[in-house]
Amino acid sequence: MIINKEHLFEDNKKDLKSHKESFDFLGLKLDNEGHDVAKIITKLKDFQVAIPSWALGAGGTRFGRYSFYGEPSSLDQKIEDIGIIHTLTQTSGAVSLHIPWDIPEDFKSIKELACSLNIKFDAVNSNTFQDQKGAKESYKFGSLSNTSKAAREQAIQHNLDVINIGNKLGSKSLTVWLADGSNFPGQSNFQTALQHTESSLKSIYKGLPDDWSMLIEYKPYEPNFYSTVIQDWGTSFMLANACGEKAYSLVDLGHHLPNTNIEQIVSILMMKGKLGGFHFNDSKYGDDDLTVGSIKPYSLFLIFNELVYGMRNNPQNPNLAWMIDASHNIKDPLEDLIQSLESIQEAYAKALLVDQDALKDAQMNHDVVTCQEILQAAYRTDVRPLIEKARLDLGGAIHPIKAFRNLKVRETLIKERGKNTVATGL
Ligand code: LRH
Ligand code: MN
Ligand code: MN
Repeated sequence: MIINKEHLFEDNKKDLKSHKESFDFLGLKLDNEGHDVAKIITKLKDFQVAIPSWALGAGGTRFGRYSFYGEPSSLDQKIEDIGIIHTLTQTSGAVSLHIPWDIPEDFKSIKELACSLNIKFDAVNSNTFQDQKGAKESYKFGSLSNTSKAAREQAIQHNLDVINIGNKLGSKSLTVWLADGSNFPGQSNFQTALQHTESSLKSIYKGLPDDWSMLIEYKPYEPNFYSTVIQDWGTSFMLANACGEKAYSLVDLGHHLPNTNIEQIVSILMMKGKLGGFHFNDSKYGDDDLTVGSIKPYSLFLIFNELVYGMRNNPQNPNLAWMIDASHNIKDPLEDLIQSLESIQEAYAKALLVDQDALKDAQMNHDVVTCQEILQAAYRTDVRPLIEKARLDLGGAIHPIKAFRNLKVRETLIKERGKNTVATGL
């Protein structure tokens, strides 16, 4: 273990006084306003977000990758990296595997490793958007929607195999994201493509264990640029309903056209009990997969406001599978994930401060100004001392990025793993 709680205990010492002062100040203020600070902190401690196995190396665009040395080169090392983030933040107690990118070689030892780091196996992701080595059928013209029965069957079987792998690890959900669509008008029949997709998903659903859920992710475009079969939440919702009660929609923040009201989508899906999973990232233009909260933090807060409302008022909706789906080119991936986790916690904490009863009253009185004041009062609160406290109580770092640097984590990884890199240019 590169870092442990003892290291953090030492490193936290110099920030303890100023943390305590700001926490006491904020705690008193929130207390006076009638908030249950202890309850908020418990909620923050319980909020765990999965890290995808593909986000630990330097990501990038199709134009180039710029490596950080000391990147993980095996699934074991990826899980160890998640362990580092989790030790620092106490917020990333889960990993989400992409199959076949990260098939465990030895299930027993990978489970033991994850368990020793307090990491659970969250949703497993299937991959029918690339042709796999030695595969008989190509996905060039689609997978679950392909007009070729053999290609559809291969894609169905892959999803069943992924369920099987997840089952051995203790996962409880399968995420399906399809690249299926068309690049040019006339290339594909919309109705046939959707019908094939629905019946393929139903075949996968039949193989889903009773205590599992199937999460259907949508995305409007890319890699196809004319049409995408599961293009939006409506299509995903329709398919989830067609499959059955264990099937849900999955919202990825980057998978919307610019200016889409994502918080409204979240709200309606939860009302219908059909929001099963969530991928965090941020974007300026498209599916940019930027650090969470780096571009539109107020939108993230408004989304969390609906999530909190739904978690309180919609018992018909299941617990969500949370995951970060961000990666890019120029930051240390571990620091980037830490920043994302902090933004998520910040938005969540702020949403927990929204006075829902007062908001309801103001809505009933059509007092639009007060409605806005209530939301913005919560948003403008600097909640970082609450997050620090949650982390500190669990043995994490007061300032995870600072600790990561003070404790020379990247330097140690480079020493241990050498200048090995998974990023290989174009
Ligand atoms: C699609 C997507 C999906 C994952 C990941 C690799 O854009 O966000 O959630 O499969 O990329
Ligand atoms: Mn995603
Ligand atoms: Mn995406």
